[in-house]
Amino acid sequence: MSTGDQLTTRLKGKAASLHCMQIPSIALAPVTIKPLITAVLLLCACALAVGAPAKKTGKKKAKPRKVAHAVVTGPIYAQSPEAMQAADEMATRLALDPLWVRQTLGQAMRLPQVLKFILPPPPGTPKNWALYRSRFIDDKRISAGLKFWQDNQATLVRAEAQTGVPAEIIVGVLGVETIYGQQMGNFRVIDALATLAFDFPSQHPRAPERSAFFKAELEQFLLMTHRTQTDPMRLRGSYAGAMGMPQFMPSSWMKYAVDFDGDGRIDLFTSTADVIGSVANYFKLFNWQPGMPTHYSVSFDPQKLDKDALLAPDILPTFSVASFTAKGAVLQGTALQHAGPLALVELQNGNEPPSYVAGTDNFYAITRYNWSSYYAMAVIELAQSVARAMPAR
Ligand SMILES: [Ca+2]
Repeated sequence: MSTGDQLTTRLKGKAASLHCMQIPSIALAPVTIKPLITAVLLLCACALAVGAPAKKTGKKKAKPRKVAHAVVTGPIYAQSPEAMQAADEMATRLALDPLWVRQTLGQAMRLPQVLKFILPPPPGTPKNWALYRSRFIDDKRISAGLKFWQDNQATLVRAEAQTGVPAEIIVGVLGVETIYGQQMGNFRVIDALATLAFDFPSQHPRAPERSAFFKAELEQFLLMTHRTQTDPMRLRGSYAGAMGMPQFMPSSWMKYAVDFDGDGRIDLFTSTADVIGSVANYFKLFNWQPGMPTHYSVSFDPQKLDKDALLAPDILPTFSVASFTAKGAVLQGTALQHAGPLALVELQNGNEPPSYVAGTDNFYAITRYNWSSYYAMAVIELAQSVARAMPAR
């Protein structure tokens, strides 16, 4: 999952704003916050006093989840003047109790490993579609996708009827993101977001912009948990703060998630219907065109080829079929009748020759979920693989 930085970074809905915001309700019971705050602060204080890293063992989660690895924690943000000032500013903007925001944000811990994961690969590291593909298109994921599709067929049909987003694309996204909920991340979301908001690695080429992005996500997270009376210390997700089966960032949850099973709450952790409806809604709002292919195969006419011009707009569909082919791209069959704009998508293969496809508006829509053509192609190929494995529909 790439934002152009790293193929595993999840950043969705960057442009999400507060307008047309829904008030989601997530399926975690309200808790009493104050005793928990006290317990965590005491735990941290003890750990800091002896100079040892605080371990996240002070409380039990409501729902046991497989722990992939121990998370070593750092100091809490109550000790950071910058974080406490940000807490006051957030409280003002969101009209929340400043004490609650301070106490909540103050419990967040700095996670050194998050800072490591967020860094882009070293300069010169070749991208490799074949390698990337092999991580996501395998028998395990295809089998899990088949089961998910069969278990949720009626909901997928309903989502497709309402949004025009095909079942197979939703199945592809959820397979690539979390293997249908098997790998939803084990970082406390508030720790991950606070770490990236206040300690974003300065050596990153776009550190100020990214830090601002994560501050905004942290703010949305606090608003979301406050409105739904959910314990912000309980929610877990990716190292970048993405949550649930579809790995929605907080702003995306607030803006695009829907209650698709009609129980009055939005639950992207356990309600497959809410997950399916929300992913479909996300694509619909990012201009998914019902019935349009995601891409076409493409070859080149060496006599006319102007590859620099074709690659200049990157993955943004820009060229009509006429201008695309005039620059030396060769299309065949139904691609020649395509009505909308196209992009030449280049997928590098390490030291081997790149792969190319002609991406449509729907290819671009998938990259709005995760800003990477490699991600989009993996979603599409997993979708196709699962669709081929499905019995006749
Ligand atoms: Ca629901």
